[in-house]
Amino acid sequence: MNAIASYLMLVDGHWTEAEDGRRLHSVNPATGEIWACFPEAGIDDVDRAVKAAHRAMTEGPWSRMTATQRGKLLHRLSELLVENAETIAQLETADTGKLIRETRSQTRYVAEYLRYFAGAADKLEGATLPIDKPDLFVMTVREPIGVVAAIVPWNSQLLLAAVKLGPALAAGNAIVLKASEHAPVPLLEFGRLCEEAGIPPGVVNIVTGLGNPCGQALTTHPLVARVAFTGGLSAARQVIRNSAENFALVTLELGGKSPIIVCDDADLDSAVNGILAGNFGASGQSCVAGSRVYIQSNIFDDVMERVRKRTQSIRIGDPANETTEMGPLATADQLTRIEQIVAASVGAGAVLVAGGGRPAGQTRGFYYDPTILACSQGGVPVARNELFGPVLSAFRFADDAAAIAAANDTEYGLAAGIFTRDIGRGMRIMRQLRSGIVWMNTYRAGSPLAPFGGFRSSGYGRESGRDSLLDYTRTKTVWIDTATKPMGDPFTMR
Ligand code: TXE
Repeated sequence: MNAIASYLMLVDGHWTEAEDGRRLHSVNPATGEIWACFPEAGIDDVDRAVKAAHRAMTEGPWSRMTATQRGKLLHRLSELLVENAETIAQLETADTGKLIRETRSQTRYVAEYLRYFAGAADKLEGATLPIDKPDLFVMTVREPIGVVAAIVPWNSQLLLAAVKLGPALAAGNAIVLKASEHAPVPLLEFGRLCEEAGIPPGVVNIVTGLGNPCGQALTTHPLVARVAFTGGLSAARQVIRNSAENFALVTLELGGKSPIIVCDDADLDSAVNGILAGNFGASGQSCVAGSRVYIQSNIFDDVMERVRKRTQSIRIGDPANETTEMGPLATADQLTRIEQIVAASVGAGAVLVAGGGRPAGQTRGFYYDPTILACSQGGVPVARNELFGPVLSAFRFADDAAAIAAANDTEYGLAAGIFTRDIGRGMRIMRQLRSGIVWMNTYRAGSPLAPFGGFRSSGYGRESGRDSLLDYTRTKTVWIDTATKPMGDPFTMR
């Protein structure tokens, strides 16, 4: 067995252990073996990190920097990320089981998010208002909000951290990032790059620990003014409750049970690739997984056969291997949970078309076969619960109205896919789908320029895009009396 790699967390510019010395470990999902260990932050550690961020914002050099200088630091961070992409990608693959081909390309692309926000730093402008009162000059100033608590899960953690850290720092805030207890290593490595980029100590803190007490202490801390959370429903509910303590502004990026609608005029090669990308990309461990697939009845058998064939040819195995197409699930618990939901769904009448178990001959690691279930009704467990795994549930539909009704029959509202060659038809369907993102004739595309987020149980707020920057600022309205005579009657409002 290889030696276990040991990591520290970043608090106030120092790489530290938890105050009480407690540690957690990370398991490599491809082997099932512990490969790294790191501090388990407690309440006192979180307090130190938040206070350090607050000091950095109010007293440190960060508080005196111009927006252009902040932008330059973010720019340097983006360059460093590209230079170190290979190292980070390998760590992320070991930590999460994600494919090296995806961690490599995603890490490089995360740099584009940082570059986008770097460029936006000095474009955050206030306004002068043509106020409706004589002699008064009124303007708005955009200010940083305060200490940002950013909480991320293990899947796409760098990307999910960058869409929080980028706008937070561009706007002049300081941040405490809480990494996932399952796989924090790439974020810790990212912390080194923040230091190397010259971001002053205390501006970026990275704590590692459990949801409770670490995440709990962070989101209730009185000095935290803004919480950006990505994760599951039950932690999100807790985070909302916690904001009642400190009145922090909250944005939530949660899961989904996203529909993909395949119309009978679709380009079937595109549709099949879209279905595969939506269900088996990242082993289905994606918040935008398109795990409910609606196929028009007259092409159902044809599409299912094509999807089945391609699914059964997916190369499953070591995620560190360049040619692997699907790696393991991130945790042993996830594997067990998916097995249970698939079994319950088959018990409820879903028909197993492919997969449905662990790959033959795979003796270690958390692997699960890409699985297809044909379902005749939307009530089966696999169609209602976010599985976060490679499980596709397929349904027939007769006409567009039926497809839209079925697609909207979910508590979530994150993403949706439509495959059709008829753009008018696609647009009519798009208008009626209840989701924050719609992909037409493609799936699982993202960009720093494009707002990302959902509603209902998929959360609220948007990440990426110009407006997301404003979510990390506060408006101050400034009134100046320019009259030559003194201010008038103090007992009537002006
Ligand atoms: O998420 P958790 P997990 C969904 C997906 C997955 C399920 C659980 O269905 O199977 O959630 O995944 C921190 N206060 N998604 O366990 O528990 C926690 O420590 C503050 C969808 O990874 O929500 C971690 O850092 N923080 C999703 C982060 O929240 C708390 C991505 C996420 O953990 C906390 C991930 C608390 N009380 C999971 N409790 C997506 N949108 O992609 C936990 N945390």
